[in-house]
Amino acid sequence: MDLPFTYQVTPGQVIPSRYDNHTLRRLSSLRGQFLDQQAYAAMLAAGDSLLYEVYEIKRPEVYGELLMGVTVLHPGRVGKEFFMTKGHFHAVLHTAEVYYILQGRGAMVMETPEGETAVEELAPGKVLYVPPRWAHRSVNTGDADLSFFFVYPADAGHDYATIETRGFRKLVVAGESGVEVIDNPRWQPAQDRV
Ligand code: PAN
Ligand code: ZN
Repeated sequence: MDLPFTYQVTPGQVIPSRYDNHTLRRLSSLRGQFLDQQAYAAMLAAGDSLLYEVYEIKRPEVYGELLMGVTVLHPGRVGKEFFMTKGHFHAVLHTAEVYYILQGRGAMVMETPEGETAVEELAPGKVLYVPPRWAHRSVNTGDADLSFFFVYPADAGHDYATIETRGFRKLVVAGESGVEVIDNPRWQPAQDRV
């Protein structure tokens, strides 16, 4: 591919005009993450629903390069909890990320290893800066696709295991009065800490 290069991403056409990878994430890849495990099991038994899709522009995973792409997170719920991404820390913990919201409504749930937490609302036109060291998970709180552009250091890598084991400290659910952020009653402190 020629360098430099351009491609198109617009709110009307969120799928990048060129991309190298298209990854599909289904309900089965979020096993153990949703609070209502009965609702999860029932939904999975009815079919392995498509939760989100990631379109990536490939670059060498080395210092100095940037990885970019677009995530399309579909609307839906498991029990009261909205569809969400797996979420992760970057394996190189001190790497940041920028998200630019193209369409839809949602939230980004974030936390540091020390236990600071933050939830930012996502809406079209908003730019979210995820600082170094903050784990991040996007949540679709609307009834249409939530789509965003992302860019982060190409050598950052992903640590999914920590979140798969412990979950996030905060959950985003449909409450009596709309979207609510609650403490995760199933959050597990790391086993290796005293
Ligand atoms: C994003 C995410 C993407 C999918 O590109 O990877 O939205 O979420 P999960 O990776 O948590 O499944 C990003 O944050 N990259 O670092
Ligand atoms: Zn990330």
